Amino acid sequence: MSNLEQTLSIIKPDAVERNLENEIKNIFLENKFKIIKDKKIHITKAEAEEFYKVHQTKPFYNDLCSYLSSGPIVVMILEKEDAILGNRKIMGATDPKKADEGTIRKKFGISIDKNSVHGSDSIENAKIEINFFFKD
Ligand code: IDP
Ligand code: MG
Repeated sequence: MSNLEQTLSIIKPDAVERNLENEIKNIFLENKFKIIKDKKIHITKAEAEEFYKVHQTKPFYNDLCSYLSSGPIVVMILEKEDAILGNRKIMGATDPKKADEGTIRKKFGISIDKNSVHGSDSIENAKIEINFFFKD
C-alpha cells in the first residue's frame, strides 16, 4: 500500500559549520528521498523556543534553543514512502554514541546536543514543523 509522506529535516549548526550540507543531502537522495523544498536560514532564539516548545519542561531546553539559533541551519521538506520513520532510521539515535553504524548521527554527530540533524517524529509533528518553516 502506498503511504507517501513528507517530513521536516534540519541540518543543525554543527553540521552546516563543518560544510556537511551536501554530504548529508546526498545521503537522503541516495536513500530515495526527494528534497521538495530547502533553505538555509539563521533563526532567532525565540523561533527556536517556539519550534522546540514540546521540550519546554526539559532541563536541556534553554541550551537546546540557544544551540539551534547559534548559526545557520538548513531546513528541508523530504518526501518518500514512510518518510517519517525512514528519516528517523537514517538519522540514528539521538545520542551519536548510541547510533547504529551507517547512520548520519553515527557518522557526523559530535554529542547528544550537537547531533547534526533533526527529523520529525510523527505525522502530526511533521505537519506542524513543515508549516513552521514553509508557511507559504
Ligand atoms: P530527537 O532529535 O532524536 O528527536 P529529542 O528527544 O526530540 O531527540 O530531543 C531534541 C533534541 O534535544 C535532540 O536532538 C538533542 O539535540 C537534544 N537533547 C535531547 N536529549 C538531550 C539531553 O539529555 N541532553 C542534551 N540535549 C538533549
Ligand atoms: Mg524529537
